[in-house]
Amino acid sequence: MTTPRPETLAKLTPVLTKRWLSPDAWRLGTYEKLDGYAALRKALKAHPDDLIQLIKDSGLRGRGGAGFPTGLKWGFIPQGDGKPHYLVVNADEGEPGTCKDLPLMTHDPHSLVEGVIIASYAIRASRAYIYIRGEAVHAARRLRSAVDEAYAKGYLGRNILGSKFDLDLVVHSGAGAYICGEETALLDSLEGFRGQPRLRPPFPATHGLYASPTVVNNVGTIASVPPIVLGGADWWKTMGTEKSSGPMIYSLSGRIAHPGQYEASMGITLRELIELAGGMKPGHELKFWTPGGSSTPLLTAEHLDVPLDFEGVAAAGSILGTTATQIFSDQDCPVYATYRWLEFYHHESCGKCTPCREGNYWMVRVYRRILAGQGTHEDLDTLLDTCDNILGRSFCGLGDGATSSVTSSLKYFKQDYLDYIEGRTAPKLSDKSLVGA
Ligand code: L3W
Ligand code: SF4
Repeated sequence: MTTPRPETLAKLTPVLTKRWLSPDAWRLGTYEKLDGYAALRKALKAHPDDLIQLIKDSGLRGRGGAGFPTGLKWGFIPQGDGKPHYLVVNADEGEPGTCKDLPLMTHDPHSLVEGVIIASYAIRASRAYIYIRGEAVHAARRLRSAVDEAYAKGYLGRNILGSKFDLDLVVHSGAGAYICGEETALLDSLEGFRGQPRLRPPFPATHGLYASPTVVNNVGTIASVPPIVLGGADWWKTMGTEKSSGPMIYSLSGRIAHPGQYEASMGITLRELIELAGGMKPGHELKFWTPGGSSTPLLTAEHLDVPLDFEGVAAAGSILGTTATQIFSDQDCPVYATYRWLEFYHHESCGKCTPCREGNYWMVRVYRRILAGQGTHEDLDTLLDTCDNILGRSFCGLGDGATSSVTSSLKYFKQDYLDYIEGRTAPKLSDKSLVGA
C-alpha cells in the first residue's frame, strides 16, 4: 500500500460527500446543523429564471453518464404553457461498477431532497419523483424517512417556508430492470407500463411524464444544486476543467488497496485516483480499466494520465460515463471480463429492437465458444461485424453500450483472444456452457 502525496490529496474536493462521515448524517437535525436547507431558503427568495441562469453559469453537466448541460435542460421547460411540469430524479443506479448515487442517498438523503425542491421551484414543478432502483431497499428507506422529515418541517408540502410554493415528492421504487435507468423507459415504468424506451425526439423536456414537460436528472446532478446555490457559479468553477466544471464522485473498484468513493475535481487522472486509493493491490499490475462503467470502452495502462473529464476521456477514445473506474490487473482476463458484461447486457436487453436483442444473444454464444477453447479466427470478425450492426442501429444506449468492451478489448487485447483460440490459454468455460446460451 502506498501513501498519497500531499499534492494528490489536495485534489480531493469533498462537496457532495462532505457530510457522509458525520454521525447520523442522514437525519434532518445533522443536515440542518451542517448548512442543510440554507440553500433552499436562499433559492426561494430568488426568481426561478435566475436559478436556471445560475445553473447555466455554473456549467453543471449531467452526472448520469451523458454530461448534458443541466441549466440548458431546465431552460427547455416551456413556461406559461398551462401544463403540469415534473421533476424526475433518475436514481436507478445500475450500471456495472457504478456506486455513487446509492451511497449519496444512504448517507446524505436530505442533500438530494433539498436539491429536488430547489430544482422543482426553478422549473415550476409542483410534483417530483425519485425513481430508485428496486434492489436498493436500504437507500429507499433512508430517502423515505428524509422525505417524511422534510414534510414535517415544512420543506415539502403546501406554501414551503411561507413562499407560496407547493411541492409533493414521491419516492418510487423500480422493479430491478437496468433498462429503467434509460430516461424514457423510466418514465414508462413510472406511469405503470412495462419499462421500454420511447422514441426520442420528442425529449422529456417537452413530452415527458404523462406527456407533460419533465426534467429527468441524475441524483448527483440534483445534489449538486444546493452547493451551487450557496457557493455560487464562480466557486463551483474553481473545481474541474473549463468545460467539465465542479467536483465528481469517482467510484473505484477492483484491484486497488482501498476501493470506494473518491470525490475529486473533474480532470483528475486514474494515476492520481489509484494513489489516493493506496495504490494497486500487492502483486497486481494495472492491465485495463473502465473510465465510467461497463458501457464505456476499456482503457489501458497507457491511459493513466488521461484527464477524467468529458473531453479528456473522449479524446482517449472512451466516454466518461458514470465515472465508475473498475480496475483490472495482469491477473484478470479481458476476454472473460467482456463476456461477463455481455451476459449482463444480454440479460437486461429489453427486447424491443432487433440489433440489441439478437446481437447480444449471438455475441454471448461466440464468447462462450472462445472461452471453452472452441473459438475460431473467424469468430473475431463475427464479433466486430455484430458490433457494427448494433452500434448506432439500436433503439437506445443499452445496445451501443454493450459493444464498448467488445470492440475495445479486441483493439487492445486481441492477443488474449488468440491465446484461447490457438490453445495457449486453458479454457475457462466447460463444454456444458455451450448449451443454450
Ligand atoms: C431536450 C434535446 N433534451 C438531449 C437530454 C436527454 C437526456 C440528456 C442526455 O444516456 C448515457 C448513455 C449511457 N432537447 C436534447 C435533450 N437531451 N438532447 O439530454 O441525453 P443523451 O441522449 O445524450 O444520453 P442518455 O440517453 O441520457 C445516458 C451512459 O449514460 N452510461 C450509462 C449510465 C447508467 C447510469 C446508471 O446506472 N445510473 O447512469 C454510461 O456510460 O451509455 O450514453 O436527458 O433527454 N435536443
Ligand atoms: Fe431494448 Fe436493447 Fe433496443 Fe434499448 S437497444 S430498446 S434495451 S432492445
